[in-house]
Amino acid sequence: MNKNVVKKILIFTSIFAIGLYGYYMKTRPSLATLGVEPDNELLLYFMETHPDNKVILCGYEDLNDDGRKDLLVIYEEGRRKNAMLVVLDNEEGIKLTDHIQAPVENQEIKFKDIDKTGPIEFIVSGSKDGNYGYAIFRLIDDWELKNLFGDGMEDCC
Ligand SMILES: [Ca+2]
Ligand SMILES: [Ca+2]
Repeated sequence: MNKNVVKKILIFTSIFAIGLYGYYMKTRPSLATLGVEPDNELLLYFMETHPDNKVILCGYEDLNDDGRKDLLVIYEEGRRKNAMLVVLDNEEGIKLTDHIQAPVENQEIKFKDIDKTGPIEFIVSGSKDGNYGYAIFRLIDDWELKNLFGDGMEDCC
């Protein structure tokens, strides 16, 4: 076979393989895209109780300071409308907190104990049509996601 043809076939196959791999990574939820292992018990509980809401991003951390890790979930609530809540891993079982609005695009979750007293706080940021916003939250009474401080949250949610 002509050397050039072999080269072309090789290049074509490589591009196809890379494309296929990219597609596979995109469709398959992973730790890198979700922020938590896809088989996490709290994530599975959320997906079971919210079968119509696509999960966008999670953060796995102890949010009520009881020594057990909980799951902050940002999910699709409707068309260009996202929400977030915490799936609590309590001794009596798994419990959901109240939900509030979450950024529409480029969501990011960070955990930081800003006042050096438990529980840990979490910072959620994101954007909508280029408007950036963020807020620092603390989970209160295992129910309320309290916005402590932030800027532009209403423009990105
Ligand atoms: Ca906890
Ligand atoms: Ca704190």
